[in-house]
Amino acid sequence: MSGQETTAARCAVLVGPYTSGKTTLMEALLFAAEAIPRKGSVPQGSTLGDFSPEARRRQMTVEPNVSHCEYLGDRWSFIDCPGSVELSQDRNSSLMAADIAVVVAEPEPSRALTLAPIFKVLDDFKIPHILFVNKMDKSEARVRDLLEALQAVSSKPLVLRQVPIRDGEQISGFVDLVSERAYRYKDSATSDPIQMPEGIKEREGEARQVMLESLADFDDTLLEQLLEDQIPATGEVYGQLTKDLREDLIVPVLFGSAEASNGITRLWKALRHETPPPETTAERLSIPLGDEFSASVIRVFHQAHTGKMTLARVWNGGAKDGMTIGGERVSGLYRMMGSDNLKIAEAGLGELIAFGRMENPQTGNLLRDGERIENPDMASPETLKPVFGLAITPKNRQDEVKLTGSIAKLIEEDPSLELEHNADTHQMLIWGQGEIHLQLAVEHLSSKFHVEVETARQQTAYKETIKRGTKQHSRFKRQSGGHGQFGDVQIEISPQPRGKGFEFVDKIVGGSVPRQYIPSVETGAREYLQRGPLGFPVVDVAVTLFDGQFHSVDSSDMAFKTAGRLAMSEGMPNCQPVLLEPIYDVTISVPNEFTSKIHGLVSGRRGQILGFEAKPGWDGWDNLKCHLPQAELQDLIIELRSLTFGVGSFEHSFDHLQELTGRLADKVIQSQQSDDAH
Ligand SMILES: Nc1nc2c(ncn2[C@@H]2O[C@H](COP(=O)(O)OP(=O)(O)O)[C@@H](O)[C@H]2O)c(=O)[nH]1
Ligand SMILES: [Mg+2]
Repeated sequence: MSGQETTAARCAVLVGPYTSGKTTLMEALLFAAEAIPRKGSVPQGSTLGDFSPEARRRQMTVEPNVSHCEYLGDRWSFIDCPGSVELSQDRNSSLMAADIAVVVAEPEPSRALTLAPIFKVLDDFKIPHILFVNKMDKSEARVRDLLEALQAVSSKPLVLRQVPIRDGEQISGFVDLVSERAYRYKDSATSDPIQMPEGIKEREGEARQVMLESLADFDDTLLEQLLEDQIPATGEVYGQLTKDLREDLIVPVLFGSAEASNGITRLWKALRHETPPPETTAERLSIPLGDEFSASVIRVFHQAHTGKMTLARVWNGGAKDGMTIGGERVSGLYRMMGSDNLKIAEAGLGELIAFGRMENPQTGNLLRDGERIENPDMASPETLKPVFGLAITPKNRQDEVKLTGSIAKLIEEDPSLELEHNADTHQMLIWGQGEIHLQLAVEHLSSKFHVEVETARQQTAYKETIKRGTKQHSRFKRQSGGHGQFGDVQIEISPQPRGKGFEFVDKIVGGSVPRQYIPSVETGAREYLQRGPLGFPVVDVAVTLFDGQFHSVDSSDMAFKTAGRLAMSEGMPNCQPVLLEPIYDVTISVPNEFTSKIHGLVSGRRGQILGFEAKPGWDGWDNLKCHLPQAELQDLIIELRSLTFGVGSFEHSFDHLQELTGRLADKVIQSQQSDDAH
């Protein structure tokens, strides 16, 4: 099998933890394919990808980088994904374009765990993937230790395809275990073939045997050959490797250095010969192909100058500039190449293209002949739930509407962002996957949409209630000029069970308060409850109106409403008001080696552990259920990630309100009252 079986363009997606070298690797691959005139560098800010000011400033990929090239007559697209866990949504969406994923790893056994969530997504969508162990130019670990650590987080067998040749501490080349040819690395160029060094032959033989045995697990003929000590033909071994990779049964492991362009030709060859064609990928993703044109939307980009660009992969037929999709005319068909959009007239099977200035398409849509399907029945990643939120306000009050519209565009780009208008605190909240994620959103609001904003901590949605009841007699009476106002009520205020809410009971007999005024008393009481004696909304209180007086001329709706409100404000302080804080139901997911640490984290945050269980579908992970106060949830993700190499995560939902007393409560009440003073 070889790249020649298809003429369609193929797509490789580079994934891996932050700083493992994906952006540098894309640069090396493009340079080797002569698609860029010189190889850029991340520290120098000269790479094709990461061109935005936000990316350059941080030396960090903040949006998927798209590129294209031709290698030995085959057409390729690449997407270099952000590595930060906070930008995982972009990685997951980008993977929906992948015929193959290249997982870029650090040569550091202790960091292997950071690959676990990535392997999980690849497994979920059965995406064929190659593991490229990068930075071998400065690796100190033994390949065997590294492989063992990586295997511990991969559900698929890792199949090492190279052994390193060492020159003292340095790795100076490698032996390819299929061809059994040896190579010496050359700086920024294809390695030179060399004689296999004597000293390595034994290790090479052993490693080759291990590789063949892994493959024999999936092929009886090969197994028989091995049992009979026959040496399988090189072509057969390549064939088996390709088949197993395409079926996502094994993960081939290659290594090198993106920085020094070592191991790049070997990686290119593997991509060329082993990557499945787009037809296979379309089938794997169950893409409902149309008769002619079908393309799935991978992501949308709102660019400052060009407006909205819709990145899509063509799975069938051809796209043309000027075609109509779902009633919208395509105005401009492009190939994205770093910061450039190169105009093209048409595109065919497998190509990763961008449609210019279309309003409607959203990530995950399927674009077909004349129609746009919003929720096609095909594989698609879930939208990540938010774990970190901040209050957001425009610096210029006139920008409020523009802010909402601009955030909607950011959400179109990255649906793991959310906007909430909080009904309790009246704050506008922006939610996402962490501090950096929200910082980037704030910067993009400025650079893409010219909206400047400020962020602040979320307010906790404290409430209050009462511990005991009271009877209250209050009278509202005004005599001023013409006719006055008169309302007199006797109410009983009493606590209700938690969660029961507000209740108003009418026990008036004999018309001491005329029928038509009774609802006004209730309205007055309700108005008062928006802000109780401690300064917070009041919940779980019952008010019974049992007596009162009226005046035939001076009584009115207004007077009884005011009387109701007055009775509450005079009575409530005598009811032993108490602060209530929102408690959330939280499920924390971590590899089980961290479970005991998480117990400490939860109790340190006034939480209550409810129990834990194995996380379904995640080998070696636990789900820890607990109750945590909302106030302790705000920066939970930061501590959780720092305890777990960044892989821990959680989901949360409001559960109940709980009394808060003592010093913490005093502090909350004090700060609310000092806010009021301002
Ligand atoms: N020594 C060494 N450094 C590398 C290699 N590849 C990338 N780097 C450096 O590692 C840092 C992160 O690289 P980058 O490509 O941005 O990683 P990404 O976050 O995975 O895209 C940069 O400073 C690179 O110059 C490599 O093969 N060897
Ligand atoms: Mg990068």
